[in-house]
Amino acid sequence: MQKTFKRILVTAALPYANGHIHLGHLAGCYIPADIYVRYQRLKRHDVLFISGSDEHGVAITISAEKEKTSPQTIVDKYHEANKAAFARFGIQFDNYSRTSLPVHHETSKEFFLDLLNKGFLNAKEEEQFYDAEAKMFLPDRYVEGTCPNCRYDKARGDQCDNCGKYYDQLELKNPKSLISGKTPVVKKTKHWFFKLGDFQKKLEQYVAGHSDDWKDNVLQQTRSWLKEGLQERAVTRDLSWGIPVPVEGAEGKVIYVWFDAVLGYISSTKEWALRIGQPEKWKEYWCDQGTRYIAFLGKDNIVFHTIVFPAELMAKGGYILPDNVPANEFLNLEGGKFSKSRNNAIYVKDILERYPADILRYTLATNLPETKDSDFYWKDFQAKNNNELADIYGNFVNRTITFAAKNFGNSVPHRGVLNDRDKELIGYINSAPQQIGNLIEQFRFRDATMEMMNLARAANKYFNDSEPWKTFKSNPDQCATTLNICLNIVRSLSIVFLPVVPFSSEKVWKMLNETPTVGKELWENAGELKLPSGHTLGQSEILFTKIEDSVIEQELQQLGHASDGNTATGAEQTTYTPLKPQITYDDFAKVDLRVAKILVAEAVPKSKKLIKLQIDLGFEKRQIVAGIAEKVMPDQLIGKTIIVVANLAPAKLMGVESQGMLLATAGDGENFALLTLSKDVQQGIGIK
Ligand code: B3M
Ligand code: ZN
Repeated sequence: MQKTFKRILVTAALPYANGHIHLGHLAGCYIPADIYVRYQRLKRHDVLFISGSDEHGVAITISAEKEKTSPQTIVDKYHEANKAAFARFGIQFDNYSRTSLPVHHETSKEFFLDLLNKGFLNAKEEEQFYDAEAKMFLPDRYVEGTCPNCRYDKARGDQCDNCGKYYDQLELKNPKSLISGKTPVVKKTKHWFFKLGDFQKKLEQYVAGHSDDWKDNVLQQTRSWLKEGLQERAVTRDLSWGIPVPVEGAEGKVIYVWFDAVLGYISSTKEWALRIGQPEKWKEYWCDQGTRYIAFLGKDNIVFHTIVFPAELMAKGGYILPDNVPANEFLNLEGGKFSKSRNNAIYVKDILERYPADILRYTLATNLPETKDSDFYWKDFQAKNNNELADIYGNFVNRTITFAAKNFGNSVPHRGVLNDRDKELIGYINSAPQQIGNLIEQFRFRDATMEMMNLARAANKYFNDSEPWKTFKSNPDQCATTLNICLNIVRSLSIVFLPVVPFSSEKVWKMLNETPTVGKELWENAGELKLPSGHTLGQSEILFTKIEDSVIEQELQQLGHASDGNTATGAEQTTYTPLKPQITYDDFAKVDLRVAKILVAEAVPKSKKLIKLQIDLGFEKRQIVAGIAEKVMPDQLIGKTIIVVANLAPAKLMGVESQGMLLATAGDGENFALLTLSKDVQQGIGIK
């Protein structure tokens, strides 16, 4: 059911600010959303792209407990880190907000109170798991047990990660408290329940209206909830972190994270409107029927966006509902699940240190889990880069521009009489933007990306078949025509490829000496030969460099997936330094080793090797200098707990005083590591 619209609102799920975003997040939601938005911008549609950090809920408080810090510290750290990672990856949000902001608290309280006043929230006492030892209720992930549905034994209190089922926590078998490890008791507590059942009919109609345009996975999950019959659900929790329930007598209770998180899209839009100086403008996007609203998210969030959020919006009234919810399945890694604990995750911040964003954007786009789970394989990553980006797209751009530079004075030659081959390719180019655009409109980003590469493939073949290096002598007019067409296709490619590999498109645009930026072009113009003859070109540069096998081997080894026949090489190649002469216990006991924390780390000017550290020993602060600048960046050291030799005589290194020595392995690269502790302890504690 496609309606005409004046503007498009695009939201991407708000990731919990309790960990770094990884490739699974990108493939699940952010790459498709960004491709879609960039395409709509090229179509000159009014499109607003909204996201932010989800900073409430038990996911955050449990992380804080694990990292032995406050929830605030956790969300501050990960919000900034994730915001920066998205930006470096080229995800162009119009606003990336945080649910801890006052504008969000106000919005959520307004919804809560409005629903309460209208009778959609029902307060009642309910039995809940309670940890008698820790003296607290155990909401959501604070209890683990066996799933009542599939028997998975690490199911959470609110949802099973294995089968996806949501249930009442009292249904959990063999419950265990995550705080004390004990079996919880059952105790009564008061909560507010959202009467979802009141919206059963309206939601059924809403979903039926989208039976043609929503994806199967989305329809299936949503229909199965509707079929079971919607029950009332608690929208408050006994917790101190979150939005306090704005009702008298609700001390110590907060609004359930899922009730407020989805409203985060609205408050993020409000924040954006304030920032651009038009505080009321958010209403155009949320309250006007002329808005088409697309919500991108991963499969574990579907029903919150197709049932809970729409019900909240219906209850409040005056809001539009999502038009589409193109949820993706999961991305796995080398055949296994992404998992922090098993070193089986690739974080965006890390991988961008090693590869340009565009290679990842392309690799992931061709392999999105659109209809079923898909896998990220390092070898596939290499192959897509080397055989497609470098050999097809990069090669075509490069050979075309280099040829023009060498043979046509670095400008666009004249286009003469067209032969059949020319006409065929021009016909292809004329229709490609529409064809690729249709796929994007249908949320078929994998196919769209493959079509982009097919266009480059056809162009490369055209270059080969036209043999301009021969016609340059034998038929100069035809050679000029070939190059004119090729240069125009380079231009077209930079436009159609922009949603997927935006950084490369800008580079190509520059090589063509086009201004101001390809982002300001019109999508449809990709179908036309817009470069006039005589136009002067810019400088050619390599678009994509090939990735060597050894680099991929290293990546695989880091994941603990050494490739065939090469399993033990790491250990075999290491040469060990001979042991030093024996010492007595008394010799060793003279060394005073202490736990310290790094407060500040900076490179020593003019030195390649030295980093200057300010450390906290608990009883005093000191400066030490370490020769590790070639192995680690100063930024990566700040906040680390380390071990230092605290009674080493002070020394000056390049004129900088060092009052102690930091301990680290003597190896390089993979074999370099700081000595740290298995858990944080008080600074200044000795080591024996
Ligand atoms: N934070 C769940 C997640 O990060 C949740 C999404 C909220 S979308 C409003 O997977
Ligand atoms: Zn289960």
